[in-house]
Amino acid sequence: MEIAADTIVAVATPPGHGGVGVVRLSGPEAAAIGAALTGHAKAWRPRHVTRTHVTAGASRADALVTFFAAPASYTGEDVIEIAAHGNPVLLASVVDGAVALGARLARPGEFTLRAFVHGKLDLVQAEAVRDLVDAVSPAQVRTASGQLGGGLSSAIQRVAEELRGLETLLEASVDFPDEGYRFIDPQEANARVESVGNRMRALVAGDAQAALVRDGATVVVAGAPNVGKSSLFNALVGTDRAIVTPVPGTTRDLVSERLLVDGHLVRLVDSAGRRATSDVVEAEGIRRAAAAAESADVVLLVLDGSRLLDDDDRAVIAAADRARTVMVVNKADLPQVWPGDALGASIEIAFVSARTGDGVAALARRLATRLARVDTGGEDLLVTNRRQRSLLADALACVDHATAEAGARGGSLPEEFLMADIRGALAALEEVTGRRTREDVLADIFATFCIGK
Ligand SMILES: Nc1nc2c(ncn2[C@@H]2O[C@H](COP(=O)(O)OP(=O)(O)OP(=O)(O)O)[C@@H](O)[C@H]2O)c(=O)[nH]1
Ligand SMILES: [Mg+2]
Repeated sequence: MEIAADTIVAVATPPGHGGVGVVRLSGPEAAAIGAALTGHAKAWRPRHVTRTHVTAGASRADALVTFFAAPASYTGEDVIEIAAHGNPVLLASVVDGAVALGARLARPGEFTLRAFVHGKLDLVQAEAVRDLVDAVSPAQVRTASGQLGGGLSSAIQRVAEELRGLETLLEASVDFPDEGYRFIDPQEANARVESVGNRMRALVAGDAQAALVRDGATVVVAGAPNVGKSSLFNALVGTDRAIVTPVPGTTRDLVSERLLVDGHLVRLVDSAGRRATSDVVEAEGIRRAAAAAESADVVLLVLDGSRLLDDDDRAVIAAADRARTVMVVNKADLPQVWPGDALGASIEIAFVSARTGDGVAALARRLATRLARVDTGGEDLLVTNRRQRSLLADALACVDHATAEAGARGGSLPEEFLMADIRGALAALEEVTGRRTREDVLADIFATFCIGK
């Protein structure tokens, strides 16, 4: 991909007021524009910080300038970073000054795009940069950092290299049929393709794990009407998000919010109270509640401790998958009539008052412990990105196709057929790493970055 040889500029720190703000320049004129903005006369020393002043409109401000000489910089070009007091007006004036001196405003992700074009990182790592910036949970930070480190990229590259090597040998066998021997025995070529397939299968495994890191765990608040599900939902979310009334059957739609529970990303879902009803609207709400509980990672099954279990409670309890359920006995502020051991010992029980907040923090901790059980480990080579997953699945499908065909023909495929599948797999793999990715696709990917990254 060609990129313009111009110099780009942007504020690299988040919008708003802060301790420090950074303006970043990249391109052939970065050093000269940096010098003109600061009046710094000497040549910049690479990877050194220079204490100076920067022109910001009509005034001058304190600045620390760091220079990175091409190619040893983030973008692979000359880069100047000007750190100043974190004021948006001041930083905007510095950017305006740079533009007046010939720089161009950077588009979203353009610094990272340049890093990609200059081979500083591949597309998997570039997407990891964006995911790291956007991460909201420790698991997302761990996964994105791992991907940025290049472990996943090299695992994909090793697979691609193996396929490329096979392709070369097969091509030679086809091109020189008169030599009287094959450069690789078709039987062996198929065996090697099959083993590459198994390594690729490991890469696309962990779909549930990937979804958990990317989207968070789904936790559904379920139970009979009026037990305080919406009140508990609000207490956990920390705002008055769901409607609470004394009328049983208040909640109809699923109401969901994303939040961090002790560092675990959670999509918390409030749902309709489950009971027999002739109201069609309520019945639809109850159908949705049941479906949500069915597919949840964890269900908080709420009971009302101030009254005896009724048939609605018993029906909800009977339908619960105990392994995924935490029982929550609510309304602990009222006199308790509920026999605490009525459910047997095989289920976790938490006592809370959604009204006073008693026990809610302890419930959150308990929930976090459960989620830790669901979502730890094996994040090193986890592919969380949907684009990458679907391309890896395409590559695997090609390789599996070859293996299945070979199996049907007694262990090997004619070279031409095998080569077609290998090439299909390679095309998909090279699109994952960006070695062979269409420019409009690249543009779409980098457009999802923030400006200044
Ligand atoms: N005393 C007391 N009342 C509570 C508590 N939690 C909820 N309530 C009350 O119980 C009633 C029902 O609360 P909701 O949160 O709407 O209950 P729900 O389970 O969402 O009800 P539906 O949406 O109708 O199924 C309201 O009057 C709440 O104020 C609690 O911990 N203590
Ligand atoms: Mg409700």
